[in-house]
Amino acid sequence: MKKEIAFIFDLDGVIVDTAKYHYLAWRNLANALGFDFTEEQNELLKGVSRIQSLEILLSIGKVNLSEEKKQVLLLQKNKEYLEYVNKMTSDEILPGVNDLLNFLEINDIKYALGSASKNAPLILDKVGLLNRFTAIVDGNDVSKAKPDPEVFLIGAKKLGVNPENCVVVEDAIAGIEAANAAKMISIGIGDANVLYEADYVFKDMTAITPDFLKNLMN
Ligand code: B16
Ligand code: MG
Repeated sequence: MKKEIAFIFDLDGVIVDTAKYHYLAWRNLANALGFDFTEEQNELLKGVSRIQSLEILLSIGKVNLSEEKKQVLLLQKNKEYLEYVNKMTSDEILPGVNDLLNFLEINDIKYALGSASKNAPLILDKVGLLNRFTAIVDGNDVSKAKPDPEVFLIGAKKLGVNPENCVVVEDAIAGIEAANAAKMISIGIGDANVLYEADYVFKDMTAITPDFLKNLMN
């Protein structure tokens, strides 16, 4: 018999690669503050909220700032980031995403977005996916960032599906921990050595096969 399952997708690193735009904007900010910020260091910001990202960046540069100044810099960074986002098109949807969403729709499996980004609805709109998601939970809806399970628990509630029947697709360690804390099935996208806490790991979205999905449903 078919189980009622639902999917909750992370955005950055799963549906699109916005990390490269976050990186350019954070690097500019670091340079303006007088220090360098490498792509390797940018890995630390993946899946992390905007304010936490700034705190990590400032600790890398050993810079101390007032709360007022931090707010100014957050606005400045987001303004620059949105210049990249506004140029995004459906060409930036990561390989395998459309096939997976089509499979879910054909099989009447609902899916939601569970992202730390406050810009998530705009990004989905830019790439033409906004209307395909049954529910969207983003950085504006949560008070506790991943690895807290809040974002995914709200997603399950909006979908009307029990957490244990939800499958989370995530690229960040904190996101996998959040899914596990919510008692959901976790799928990591990326390196199995990094995402070893996930129930399943695939190198990218094209590696999730229909056979694997059918097994999850049975
Ligand atoms: P924003 P996700 C996260 O998206 C990004 O991975 C992370 O790098 C970013 O700081 C965070 O969104 C907040 O984004 O500045 O747009 O609110 O992976 O949770 O979809
Ligand atoms: Mg992510």
